[in-house]
Amino acid sequence: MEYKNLKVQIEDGIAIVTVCRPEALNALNSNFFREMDDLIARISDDDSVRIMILTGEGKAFVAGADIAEMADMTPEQGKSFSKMGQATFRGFFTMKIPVIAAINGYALGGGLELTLGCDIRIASNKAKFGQPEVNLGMIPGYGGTQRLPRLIGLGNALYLLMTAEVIGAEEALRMGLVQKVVEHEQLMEETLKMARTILSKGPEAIRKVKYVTRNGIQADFMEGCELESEYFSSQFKAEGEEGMKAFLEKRKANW
Ligand code: DAK
Repeated sequence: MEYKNLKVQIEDGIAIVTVCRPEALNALNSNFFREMDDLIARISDDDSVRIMILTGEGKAFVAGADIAEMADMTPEQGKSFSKMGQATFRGFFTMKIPVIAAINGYALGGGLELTLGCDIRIASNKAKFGQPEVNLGMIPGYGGTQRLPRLIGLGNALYLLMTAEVIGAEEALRMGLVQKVVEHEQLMEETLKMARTILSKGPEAIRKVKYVTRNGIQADFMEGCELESEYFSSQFKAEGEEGMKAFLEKRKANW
């Protein structure tokens, strides 16, 4: 499939995916979701890709769902548009590899929801964040009402969802919405540095951390602990054996 809304560059195990529709500030339309579903399937089948970075072209990361496409929808069409987006963003969760959002500018509405589907968020100091759906008489439709309170707590989430306030990167960092803020010009370099740090760890351990943490937070606490024990124990006489031996022998692990 040829992509119109995405640019993909794969190098040294890292896929950099750029949302590319700058004339509409990278607003998400149905075409984007079709392309992203295709890309997630492709990358999931390609063992050479070990981490994915998502970013936006131009001054926006993603300024939201495409308002022009949504404006005339019926409730039924709205529901399938919402389900389509939710399914795509769940795709980042089911991917075994880490997904990092490198937020270069506006991450509003569906754009913020896109970052919430990712595993880690790193932001340019020029990035701006908000859930402005209520300005349009709408509410988020791509998981925002569910993921935002799980990430930043109920009070912060309801504050952003109800006031539609657009906040800067430092405020987003304070709320825990992003994990790191860097100089705008350094965004990709710093994101690649983070990606390479993750790539230097036990590959199976990274996959299991993602699986156990992400599934555990959705489960009952004791079920989550059970899952943790199961995956923890599976690292013995496996990758963990080499990692622990390497530590004791004061050498680098040979994964
Ligand atoms: N959709 C479509 N086009 C957009 C857009 C968007 N979200 N955001 C910007 N654009 C377009 C503008 O219309 C403009 O197009 P032209 O007029 O040049 O043709 C172009 O991008 C440049 O934008 P501006 O001229 O406005 O640029 P500025 O720098 O002056 O302002 C801005 C940047 C980000 C502050 C402003 O563009 C803005 O406020 N944009 C809208 C932001 C917004 O409200 N985003 C949230 C969208 S609502 C659901 C599923 C999902 C959702 C809801 C329900 N269901 C299916 C139930 C999610 C909803 C949203 O994401």
